Amino acid sequence: MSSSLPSPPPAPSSSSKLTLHFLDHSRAETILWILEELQVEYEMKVYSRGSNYLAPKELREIHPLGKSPVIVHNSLVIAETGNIISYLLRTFDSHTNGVFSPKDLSPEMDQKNAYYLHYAEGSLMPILVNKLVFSKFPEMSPWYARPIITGFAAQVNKNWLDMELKKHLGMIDGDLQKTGSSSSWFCGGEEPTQADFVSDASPFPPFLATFVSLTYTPLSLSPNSSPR
Ligand SMILES: N[C@@H](CCC(=O)N[C@@H](CS)C(=O)NCC(=O)O)C(=O)O
Repeated sequence: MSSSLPSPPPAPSSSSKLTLHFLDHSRAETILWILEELQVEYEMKVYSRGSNYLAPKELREIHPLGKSPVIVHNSLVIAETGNIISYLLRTFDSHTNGVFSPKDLSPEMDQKNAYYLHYAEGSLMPILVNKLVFSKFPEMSPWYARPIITGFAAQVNKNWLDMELKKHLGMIDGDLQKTGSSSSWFCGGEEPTQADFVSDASPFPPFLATFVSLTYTPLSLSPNSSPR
């Protein structure tokens, strides 16, 4: 019987072509992070937002909604941040020995990992988008209505959105604390899982601050996988 170690899984094929359509200041930053972690070769096409903060119409040639992130892997068009994250993990995590998709999670951690993938866009993001929209109300309103609209937007923010957000951040902080001091990730391991990748899409600064304080070192940022 041979005592040699099993050979590592093959690296993602160089013939497989992956393109990340990257809009500035967008959730596409999260996809960049996971692509680097997975050491996948990719190309990046960068788009700039217009003065209205919307994506340029060229993105609609990739996907009917014209949003970012969207990736094209070979000829497959894959949209929605959570969907892209789970696709990339399913397709490429074996190359990094599955460290970002641990199979030995307790039922509680496994559920937390699944929950946050859906929660980020389904529950947290609507609050953040509402905050953004209401913050734009005053500057978008005609001058004669501005004082009333400004007051209304402030009330919605204070009495609804900020109270909701406080509840959400309490839950997130509680979940991160439950993993104890040995890990800064949602599922308590040494590497991030999909719950962490998708949560980095959150633009809310206090939440991001949690990540900034991490002492985490990416697995590898190999020159071969740098964006071209
Ligand atoms: N639910 C989608 C949201 C995609 C989305 O709204 N992306 C924003 C950037 S983070 C965008 O493309 N905005 C420009 C626009 O709507 O024109 C996802 O998770 O990917």
